[in-house]
Formats: sequence, structure tokens, C-alpha cells
Amino acid sequence: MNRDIVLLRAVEVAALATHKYIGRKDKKLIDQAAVEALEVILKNEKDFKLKVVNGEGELDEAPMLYSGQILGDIENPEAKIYDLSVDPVEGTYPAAYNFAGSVAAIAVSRLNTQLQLPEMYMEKLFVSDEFREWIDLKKGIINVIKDMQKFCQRKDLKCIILDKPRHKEIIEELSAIGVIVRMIQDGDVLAAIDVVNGAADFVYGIGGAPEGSLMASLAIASGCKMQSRLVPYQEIWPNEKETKLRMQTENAWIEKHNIDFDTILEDLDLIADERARFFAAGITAGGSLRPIDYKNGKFYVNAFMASHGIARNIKSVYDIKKVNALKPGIKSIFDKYKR
Ligand code: VTB
Repeated sequence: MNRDIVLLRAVEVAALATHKYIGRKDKKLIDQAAVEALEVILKNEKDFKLKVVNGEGELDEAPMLYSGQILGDIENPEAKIYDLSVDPVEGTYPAAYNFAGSVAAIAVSRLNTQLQLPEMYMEKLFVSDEFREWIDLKKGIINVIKDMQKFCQRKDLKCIILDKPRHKEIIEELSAIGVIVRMIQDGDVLAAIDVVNGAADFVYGIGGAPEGSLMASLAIASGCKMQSRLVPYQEIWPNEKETKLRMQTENAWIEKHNIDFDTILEDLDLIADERARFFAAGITAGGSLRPIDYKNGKFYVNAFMASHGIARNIKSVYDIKKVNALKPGIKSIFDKYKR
């Protein structure tokens, strides 16, 4: 079986397993369903192995998809092994409340090419291929966007940005220089897919670092470009109870990795593989992927994959009766998670 199809199916099944719990206001149930689906679908898959680099957390925090876990053809010493970043549900909150922005996503690349990223904030700029030469975060975001405007001789670039208090000023500045700003509540990974699909010119903002790995693989695989920088927790939340402890953990990570809060990270610093692949499937509505749906014994899922500069949007229909025979365990996933 072609590995890409297996991986595509993995995100599709993760997305459709969430269907039962969409809008039920329980983030945990949503996440559990997708994690279980991924585990079942990748179990005993032949001829390749996947090593989780960015997953659900460390072994003591996550029973499945923890960093270091090996999936796939685990008994076979010959099977080639790849690095994996996985977010079974990127945007558990929007999925739980049926808001826009949630997807299942994975990134796969050669072994030991992915940087394990901490639970930290990250400033990210993801630009379409047209602007890849102009990305230069150390100049500051507004200067970069002005360079892009000059280069293409139009001001009305389309930007997607998370609608968070921390972005208030930058949203005003972007609007003031003529950028058309689309604000999203959650889900910058889907926003990056929107850029690849031509719906926007760039995504900018401070979001999660582990998701940066997924976005970097998407940039590499699609010919777009991403730069990022880690942002200290205290810059976003100066007065929270956990700020002090968070900063200790973050500083320890920084020291260990020879990366600091000023380091501009290229996409290839996060995933050092030009042949990285990215797979996703839509869970809730909002961006360029259709949300997951179920009707009369069929699941409808909008999947997406990118590799080698090719981006594919795929509308898949799962006929449960037939698919149930696909592999052991899959019937229980469908029975358990259809409404
Ligand atoms: C969210 C989420 C993003 O980062 O914004 C999160 O919607 C972190 O921000 O898709 P908050 O702590 O303010 O919620 C992402 O998960 C990924 O970058």
C-alpha cells in the first residue's frame, strides 16, 4: 500500500472519528476519539514506521502519540522509519464548540529531521510562494509586508490572523497600510492551508510552537515559506499564576537547544527535509477545507496533502459497510463515533 495513501487515510479517519462529539463542548472527548482513530489506523501498517517527535506530549502526560512512540510496522527491523509531528485535532476548542478552524494534521519527514518543539508560544509568518524571497522576520512584520507590497505593486494583500488581544495593534497597523485582514478565532494551521490554496497571501501571528512544525512542513512541501520565533510565556501572560514555572521550563529548553527568544527559525530549521510531507483533513467549517459530515451510512471528509510542490485537495467518501472490512479495529471506530 502506498505510504502517502495510508497517511492520508490516517488524517481522514482521525477527522471523521471526531464527528460524534463536534459541538458537544467537551475538548477531551474530541481529542480522545481522534487519537484512538490514528492509533487504530496506523497500527500494524506494513513496511514503514513513524517516530512521534511532536505529539500529544511526553510519555508521562499522554498514553498515546507521546514523543518517542513508534507506530506502524513496529515488529519489522527492516521497515524504514520516519519522523512524525501529529495533531489529531488542531483546534480542540473550535471542534468542541463547532467554531471554524479545526483540522486533523500530520507531518512526515526523514528520521531525525524534526525539531521537538516545546509547549510554548511562537511568532509565525507563513507566506505564499510568490513572496518567499521577501520573508525576513528580523526586519519586523510591518517592514516585511511593505517589501512584499512594493514587490508585487499592490497594497491589498490578504492576511489571516488570530483574533487575540495580543494582535490588536498589529491588526490595526496592517489595516492602515492597506492589507485586507481576515480574523480567525482559532486554527492557524488551517489558515496556512488557505494560503497554499490561494485564499490569502500570508498568515501572521503568535500561536502554538508544536503547530509550527506542521506549518513548516506545509511550507516546505508546498513551495511556500515560513519563519518563526519562540515567544516567552511572560510576554503574553505577565501576571498569571503559572507564569514563573512556565518561564523556568522555557528557559531550560532554550539553554539546552542553543536557540533563544531572538532566534529566527527557518522552516528547514524545524524540519530539515526538503521532501517533508504534510497531510490534513477538515473537521469544522471556516477555511478552504469542508467540515466532516455523515449521512446515510457515509462519512464525507475533505482531505489535503502537500509534497514536492504539489498541493492536493481531496474529497473522500467513506462507505462504512465496505470500509469496515479494511482492517481490524476500524469497524469499532466507525460504530463508536458515528452519531
Ligand atoms: C490557539 C489556536 C492555534 O495556537 O490560538 C493557540 O487557535 C494558542 O493561542 O491554532 P491561545 O493560547 O491564545 O489560545 C494554535 O493552537 C496553534 O498555533
